[in-house]
Amino acid sequence: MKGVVYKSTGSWYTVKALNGTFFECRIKGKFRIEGIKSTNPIAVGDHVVFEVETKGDETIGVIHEIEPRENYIIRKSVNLSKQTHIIASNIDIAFLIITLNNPPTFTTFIDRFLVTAEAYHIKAVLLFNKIDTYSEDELLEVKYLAALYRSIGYECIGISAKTGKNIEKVKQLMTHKVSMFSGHSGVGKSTLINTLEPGLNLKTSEISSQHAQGQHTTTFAEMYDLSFDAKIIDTPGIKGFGVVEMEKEELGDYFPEFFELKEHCKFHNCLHLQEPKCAVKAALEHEEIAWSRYKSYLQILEGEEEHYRKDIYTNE
Ligand SMILES: Nc1nc2c(ncn2[C@@H]2O[C@H](COP(=O)(O)OP(=O)(O)O)[C@@H](O)[C@H]2O)c(=O)[nH]1
Ligand SMILES: [Mg+2]
Ligand SMILES: [Zn+2]
Repeated sequence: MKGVVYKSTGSWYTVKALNGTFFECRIKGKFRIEGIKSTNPIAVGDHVVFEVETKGDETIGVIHEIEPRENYIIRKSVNLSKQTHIIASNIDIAFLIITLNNPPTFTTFIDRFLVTAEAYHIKAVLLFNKIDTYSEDELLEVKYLAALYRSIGYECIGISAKTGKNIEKVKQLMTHKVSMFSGHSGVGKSTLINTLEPGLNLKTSEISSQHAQGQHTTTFAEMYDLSFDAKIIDTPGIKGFGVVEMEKEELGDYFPEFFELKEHCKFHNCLHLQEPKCAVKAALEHEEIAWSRYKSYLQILEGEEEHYRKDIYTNE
């Protein structure tokens, strides 16, 4: 039988078969996935093949195959620094919920999220929430930001989780897909999920103060079906979506508007810093690239990665 992993507790996996039935499954044999050393061979979101075995009055599934992943997000294992833990896989859309103030979401945070999404090959959508509360000036700022990110290719929607404004648009994007929601505490994740699916109470990024003080959370990701044929992956204890390690030369490739210009830089491995005849710097001077984006690029490049890994994207 084929199915999708909805929950994993380490040794048991809850798999939903194509016919809709849930099975508690174990793994058979060793699963080695090329290129990654992970502590867990199977993650929430994985498409697996399993067989049902009945022993007495007990029915269990045995997973013996995993289908290739479209993408996956990881975190570092706490103790074994070389090992990674796969948080979830096969994510269609990562939504970032943004508020201008209360709390503020800075463009550097947005850009880091987008870089991570690019590196993971996950479609990112920006939701500007609480638009029911904004002054005219603030609305102009939202419009500016939305126009900026749209020009780079990202879908942006102004929403109100409270009044329901544009929630239908979000639902449309989510239909037939697997989504994840991220954003600072207080931006309205819980409110939005409740508006999308009243009664569903996810723990998304709900990090209690004890956890924030350095305790490792042992909570696991979990997938939920919504009533309008959409799926959500909840990742309690993980603020953004995991970590990505990359070479310096790679970073510019995850800024789509930089990547597009890269072939016009004199040097093929141009870091867009002080190199002569850099097409990115030229575009920046002609205001074809936003300074905020270039600033984020520099910040990520110049060794704030450590900070980024530890404080912003995980709570470890
Ligand atoms: N006015 C307004 N308030 C909102 C909206 N969305 C969330 N809130 C409020 O913002 C606060 C934080 O929301 P919550 O969903 O708990 O944020 P979370 O920490 O991201 O889960 C709550 O007081 C919500 O009522 C919105 O669209 N408009
Ligand atoms: Mg919440
Ligand atoms: Zn360059």
